[in-house]
Amino acid sequence: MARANDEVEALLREYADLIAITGGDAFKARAYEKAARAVGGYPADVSTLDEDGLREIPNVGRSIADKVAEYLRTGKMAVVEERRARIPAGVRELITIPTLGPKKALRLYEDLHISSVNELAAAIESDALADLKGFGEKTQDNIRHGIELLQQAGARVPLPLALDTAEEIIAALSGVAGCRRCAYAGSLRRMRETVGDLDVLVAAARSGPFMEALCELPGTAEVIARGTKKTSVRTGKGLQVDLRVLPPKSWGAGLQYFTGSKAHNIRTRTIAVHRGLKLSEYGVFDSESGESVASRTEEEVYARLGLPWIEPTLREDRGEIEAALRGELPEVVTERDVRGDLHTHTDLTDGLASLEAMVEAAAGRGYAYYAVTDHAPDLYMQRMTDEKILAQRARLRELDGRHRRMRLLHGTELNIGPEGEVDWPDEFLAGFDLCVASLHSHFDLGRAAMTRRLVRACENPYVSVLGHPTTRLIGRRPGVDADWDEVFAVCARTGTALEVNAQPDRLDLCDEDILRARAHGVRFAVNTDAHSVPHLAQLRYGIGTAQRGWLTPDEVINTWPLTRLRRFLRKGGR
Ligand code: DGT
Ligand code: CA
Ligand code: CA
Ligand code: ZN
Repeated sequence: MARANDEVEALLREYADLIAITGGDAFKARAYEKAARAVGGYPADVSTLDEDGLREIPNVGRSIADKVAEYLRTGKMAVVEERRARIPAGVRELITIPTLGPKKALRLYEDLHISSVNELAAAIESDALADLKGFGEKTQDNIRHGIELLQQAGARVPLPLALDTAEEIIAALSGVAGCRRCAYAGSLRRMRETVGDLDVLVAAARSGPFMEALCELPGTAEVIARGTKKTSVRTGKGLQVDLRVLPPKSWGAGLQYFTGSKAHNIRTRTIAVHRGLKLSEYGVFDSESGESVASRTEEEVYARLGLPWIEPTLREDRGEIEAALRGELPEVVTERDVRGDLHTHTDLTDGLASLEAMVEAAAGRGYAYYAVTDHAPDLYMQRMTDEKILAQRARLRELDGRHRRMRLLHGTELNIGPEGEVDWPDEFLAGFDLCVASLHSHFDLGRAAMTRRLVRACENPYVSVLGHPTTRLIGRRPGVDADWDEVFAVCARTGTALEVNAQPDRLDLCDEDILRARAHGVRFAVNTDAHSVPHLAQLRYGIGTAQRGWLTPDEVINTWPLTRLRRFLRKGGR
């Protein structure tokens, strides 16, 4: 969809919120809300429409069309600017609490000057609402519950948005005079599947210029708090960024502390205490003399605690401390270990790029092999036929000869039917180098039937990889219900690899499922499921997830040399 539509949608939505929160006409607010949705979903790019064209959009009348035209002409909507000026941005946050309506939000602002969710939470905590009419115990409980919901659900952002924002901020801050080090820490460095807020660290003698630079960045929409040690802002996309400036000699300790996780830090701090030391974001200190004994690098900090350096993706207190103490930390798989992608699409089905373009891009990534796995016929809307896939195979074999270093594998992504059956008969499947099989329908069969279905698919001698095994979509759809221990055991027995699908809204299997599966001795394939050239680079999210699941290269089939991979794909027979 065109960007202008998104911008106009956001602006109209904001205007609706502003009307509501300033106690304006509820009917008018709803009209703008509806118009916002209509513009967002309108197929034509609004920036190409004149006023008449704009008025053809459903729910857009003359007055709204005028305002949209004004925005497209000047980059502003005067009415929105006016209302914005009347209220601090933080107030709009209040009405995002699911249990708090605009009327009550307005009261909180006018009577108690509360202008953010955090301030409201603090006010409830300190019983500051007690005297406010209409905010009795029950209402307060409701609001508290609403804040919890908001914090659990809405507030976390997907990895790519967090990573892109972090990279932009780091590029900007690295250019500020006096910057000795700059990096992101927190859940993003640990590659959690979603990120609550960004934690950016700078090492420099003076903090002022960095705090100022962050506040002035074009992406910064609101300054939440500005100080000398820490400054917090919110970006236009709603992501909070915490910037901390550390003295250069504290870099390692600060990075260790703010990378977390909190649970991991609690363990490292306890270890420090047992050794007569104190661990903080400034360093490791002798408890008695107070003297600093390590702080410059993370390695140094861990070493002082008697530990090797631990990969950030492992720092969740899921056994990494014990493993480190025993000298048994896994050497987790990295992007460099990956020799090829085993699940990708082209425009023969729902991909955006041609076979040639995908293969070219894969070669550019330095892969030793690359599998093309377009959808099979049972996914009807993809209109796959025997002829089409065979023609693709012929073309792929031709292309294969052109790449000296990279071998092409011809595969398909089969659909696992409700009984565990797949699209083509064995004779036809035998012609593929590799078959991925995935669930694309019938997600609610119940546990027993779903388990049988998955087990049968894994027992198929031509199915080498189970694609996005649970089919969950982060924040949108839970994974299917099955007896996963049974499925994992069958995967191990039959030599069927479990996919770690790298699409950032899937990350399927997730870290915890990987940990559970690997206990059964299963093999894995970290694949992008790319539907376009840029998707090939999403491998990093899959690798982050694989690391969080403690996977080593030996457990990941697409790090293996091609001969070993081919042996695995034959499932010990065939
Ligand atoms: P998030 O932002 O919810 O995705 O998760 P994190 O892990 O980035 O958490 P955040 O931003 O609250 O804090 C960043 C790191 O700072 C966290 O991973 C560990 C450290 N940290 C924060 N608060 C505490 C604390 O109360 N105790 C300890 N030991 N560490 C903390
Ligand atoms: Ca964070
Ligand atoms: Ca934070
Ligand atoms: Zn796919």
